[in-house]
Amino acid sequence: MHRVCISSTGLYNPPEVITNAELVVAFNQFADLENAAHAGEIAAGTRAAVPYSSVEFIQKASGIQQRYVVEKSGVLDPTRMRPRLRIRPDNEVSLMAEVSIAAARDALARAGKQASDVDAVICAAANMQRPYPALAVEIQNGLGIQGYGFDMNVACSSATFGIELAVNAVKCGSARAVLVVNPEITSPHLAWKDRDCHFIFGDVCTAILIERLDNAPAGAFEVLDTKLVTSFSNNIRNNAGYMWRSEDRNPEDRDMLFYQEGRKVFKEVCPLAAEHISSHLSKLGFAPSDVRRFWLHQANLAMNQLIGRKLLGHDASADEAPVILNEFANTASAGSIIAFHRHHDDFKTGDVGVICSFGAGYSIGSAVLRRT
Ligand code: CO8
Repeated sequence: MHRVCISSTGLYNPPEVITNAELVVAFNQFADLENAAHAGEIAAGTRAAVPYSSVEFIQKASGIQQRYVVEKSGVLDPTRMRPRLRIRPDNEVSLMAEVSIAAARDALARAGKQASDVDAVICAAANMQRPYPALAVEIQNGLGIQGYGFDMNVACSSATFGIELAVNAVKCGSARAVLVVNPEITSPHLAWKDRDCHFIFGDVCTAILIERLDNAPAGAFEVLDTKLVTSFSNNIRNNAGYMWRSEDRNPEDRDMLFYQEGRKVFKEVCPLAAEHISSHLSKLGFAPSDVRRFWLHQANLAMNQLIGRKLLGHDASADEAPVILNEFANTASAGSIIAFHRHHDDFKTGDVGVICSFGAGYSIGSAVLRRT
């Protein structure tokens, strides 16, 4: 068995930003258009008016201030309310592969590694833009990596579940190094017309280079252990899938996009995540107070504050549990990886940190790391 580490991470940021103010202007224009189009039914009481969204609500309920997206004009067009994505021909690199290759190159460069040092690619994300060929194989080809690639989806826990698979492959010697990429292009599957969730998600891509510790650059983060758990819940769901055509579905059906019971998710997932982290640490002989930093999933600021309090007995500082969702919004499985990417340089040899994701499924994944 080999000792395994995270050698580096990489980040691809889409070029366009939507602020809460821009988002709310577009949403409220959409509400006006809808309400004018259905004025008769609304007056007759047979249809509810679309209520306005507000910057104050979004900021207070979530902590989100802006989000990056791959295309903003379509999202902000009140007659459209979804990004405008070009159909790419089969001989052109696909969007998810393009952003993954950029993030992966960033990770490789930071570790001083080449494609020839890597034996596998895992594309782990909450959505895949097509069923096959696997995105991972296209990414592998784009990077010039020998070996194999496959796709996997565990919603917001895709990255941590991917880390566990990569760690096991390297630990047992079937790969020297594995790239886990998380192309979270969330904007096409967000219901931008639903004020309860229109502010939640942003687009991004992260990459994680996992390799044998004896091949890694100085200062790599040894993966001491990983722990995964799932528990079925319908509280975060999306029913879009390849059967839609045979079900004679309308692609505009509300359940063909992300929907959730946000309050229930909040109440149920926080205790699960806190218990998951503390039992994982205890298995390794650590207490939460031994941990230098928690790189938590980035869905909601209050959620992370509550988990921090449950673990530490006090409000976690930005140093103990860094926040990136104000800038990126919820980027599904990439959130905890961005937090790690942005906030690990100050770790000293021997410092311990925990990456933890939680989300749809429910699914929770943690990785306990120690700086070498
Ligand atoms: N503007 C103004 N008012 C609003 C708005 C708005 N935009 N939205 C709702 N309101 C109103 C509501 O109608 C409600 O009014 P009333 O009290 O009159 O009924 C009031 O404000 C309060 O609404 P909520 O109870 O919904 O507000 P909350 O305080 O609960 O905040 C949140 C809503 C922010 C959604 C919160 O519940 C939350 O963050 N929950 C956790 C959700 C979460 O983390 N989910 C994880 C999902 S991500 C995941 O797992 C991956 C999924 C797959 C990836 C997807 C990629 C796209």
